[in-house]
This record gives sequence, C-alpha cells and structure tokens, in this order.
Amino acid sequence: MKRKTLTVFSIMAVLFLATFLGYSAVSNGAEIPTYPIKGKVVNVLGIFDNPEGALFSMDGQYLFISNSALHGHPDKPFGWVEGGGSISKLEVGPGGSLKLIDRHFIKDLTGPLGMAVMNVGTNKFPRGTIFATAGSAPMALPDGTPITEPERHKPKIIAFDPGSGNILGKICLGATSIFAKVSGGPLSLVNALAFDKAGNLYIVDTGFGHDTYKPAFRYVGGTWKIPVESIDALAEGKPAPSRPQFVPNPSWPDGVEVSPITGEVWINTVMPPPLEDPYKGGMWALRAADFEKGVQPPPLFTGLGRLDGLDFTVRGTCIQTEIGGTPNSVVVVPLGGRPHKLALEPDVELAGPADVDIKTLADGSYLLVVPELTALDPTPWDDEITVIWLPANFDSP
Ligand SMILES: [Ca+2]
Ligand SMILES: [Ca+2]
Ligand SMILES: [Ca+2]
Repeated sequence: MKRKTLTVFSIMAVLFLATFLGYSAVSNGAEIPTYPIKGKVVNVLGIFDNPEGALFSMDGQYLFISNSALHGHPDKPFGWVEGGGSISKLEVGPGGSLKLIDRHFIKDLTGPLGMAVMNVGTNKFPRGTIFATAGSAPMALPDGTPITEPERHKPKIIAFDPGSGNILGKICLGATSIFAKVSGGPLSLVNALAFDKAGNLYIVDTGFGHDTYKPAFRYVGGTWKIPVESIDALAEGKPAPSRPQFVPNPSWPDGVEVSPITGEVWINTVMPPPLEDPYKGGMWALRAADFEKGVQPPPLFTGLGRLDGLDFTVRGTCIQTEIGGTPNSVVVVPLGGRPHKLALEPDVELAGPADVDIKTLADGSYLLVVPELTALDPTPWDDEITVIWLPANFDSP
C-alpha cells in the first residue's frame, strides 16, 4: 500500500521536520492505553486530492468527501489552491464498499474541509441539506505561490442539496460579516461544522493562515454557535434575529461535534507547528451557558497531540484523529471515560487522518470513514480514505 512520508499540516516541510521531533514525545501517546476492541479496515480508496472531511448523507446511502486541494510543493508554504477544491459523492454499498458517483459533485471551492448534515429543516434549507466549509486561509496558486491580497479571502459556509448538488445558500464569514463584528476579525481557517439536535450550527475556526495576507487581518480563533433561527437570515445576507455566539480558543481548534447523548459541543485542538499550543492537543466540552458567556471552560483532556476531526457514535463514544504522531492514530473516548488509541486490523498506516464521520449499520455496528489529508504531497487524485468497521459492542467492550 502506497503511503506518504510528509503527511501533516505544517507551514513548511523544514519547520515541520524540526518541530516534529520535539512534539513526538508528547503526541505519540505512549501513555495512552489501547482500546480493547480493534477496528477492522474494510476499504482503502485512493482517488482523492488531499481529502480532509468525510460525511454520510442523512440516510447513509451516500458519502461525501472534501478534496481540500493543497498545492503539492513541499518547498513552498502550506496553502489551499484557490478554487481548486471539490466535494466528491460516492454511493455506499454493503460492508463498506464505495462506488464513485461524481468526483467533482461540487467544484471550484477553496480549501473545502469539514461538513455537517442539517438535521432539522428551515424555511430555506430542507432537512438533510449538507453544509460545508470553504474559502479558508492560507491560499495559494497551483504552483504554491502564496496569495497575499486580503480581498481574496472569502471564508464561508456553503449549503448544498445532496441529491442535485445545487447550492442552496451561503453564509459569509468574512471581513464585512456579523462574525467579524462579534469577534474582531473575519474567520481564518474554517475547519469543521456540527449541528445539535435543535439545528443550531457550530463552527470551529483554527486561526491559521491569516498572516499570509499583506497586511494580515486581525483574527480571533475559536468556536461559533449560529442559533437555528438565524441560519436563513445569515444565508440571505440579512440581519440575524439572534447574534452568533463566540467562545475564543487561542489553541488552534480543529474539530467540532455534538454528543448525541449529553448535548455537549466537543472541540479539539491541532497545534500546527511551529505554533505553540499550551494544551498540546486538548479537548473541551462546551455547553449552552459557555456560548452565552463567551468563555471557554477548562479542558477535558490535554497532551493528546495534534487532534483533527471528530465524531460521536449514536451511543456517545467520541472518535477523533491525531495527525502528528508516529504513527498517526485514531483516538477513542468512551462516554464518561478516558482517551484510548484504536488498534487497526490489518495495522495500516494512516497518512494524515483528518475529519471523520460514522455511520450506524442495521445490526448496530459502525462504519468509520477516515479521510487522509496528505499535505504537500506532489501527486493529486491518489490520496486515500480508509473505511473502518467497528462491531456492535464497540461502545461497551
Ligand atoms: Ca479538520
Ligand atoms: Ca466530523
Ligand atoms: Ca497524492
């Protein structure tokens, strides 16, 4: 199985290598126990371009993969190719088999990353509409040249019909948006999305790349909550009936997901080298009161390395990825429990595990999809996703 050597989210390969050695003692998680149940690798599909996000449709019949389209020049600064990204649509078969429907189902995006399914309908968006992040910093030309004009920075959320691919609306997160008024600057690297049961939308902004622009814009990273009653108005460029709420997090948050059991909004941090994260890869659980106050509670866990996307099983087990380890890993946090590493069978190497998604099968077992961002890999359209099957007793071994 072909695997890549440079797999991570770094500004420059040299900085990465210099920093990597220093972090590995923390992030390889020697002290993190192995989860008692293994994940069975049932499919590896290498037809993507730096896949960052995976998302099943609401009915589980289709899988969407965001091709983040990093440029492939390790000697140049990290950057998403402006307009080079896309979202692929696949049909999900029995046992985790996948059939490509359309590699460029949604196209001409810049740095599409995390996605989420809207689970309640609004006037504008039917239930099942897919929301995806786009327009993130730092941007580059296909040859890796950084894009430095701030007016080209257009962070946004797009909403599309999973059947037709029609774009149903966009929420602007840029310099003229309500978000910039609330936090003090536009969103920078819009990394992941999640909905809670009521349909409120959560966004994490990693806060990486804003200083590529000349001049750099003012930036404050963290977690956003868009109240459900404001989604349609924001997508129509109208004043929101309820303002977006913001909880700053200076530690480069990457993933967000809502626990189906506790309703807590979990986020994690990725610590992109050479930046310093005081928590060295932390996890937080935010509640409604935290968003009302705009203050982050103490972390649940720290020192987990460079965490990327996360998801929950329907029974409340959190599954996330760690993208800076030797090797990279999948991290399991049982409901009310401590982090563990997931052993895989066969023991494949993950080439940059990013924003995962989980589908529950009819017998209660799960399919976990791990897209593998292969940063600064010079060959597009051969990057992999790995599909992992987890048995029905996975949550209660
Ligand atoms: Ca991510
Ligand atoms: Ca996710
Ligand atoms: Ca490649």
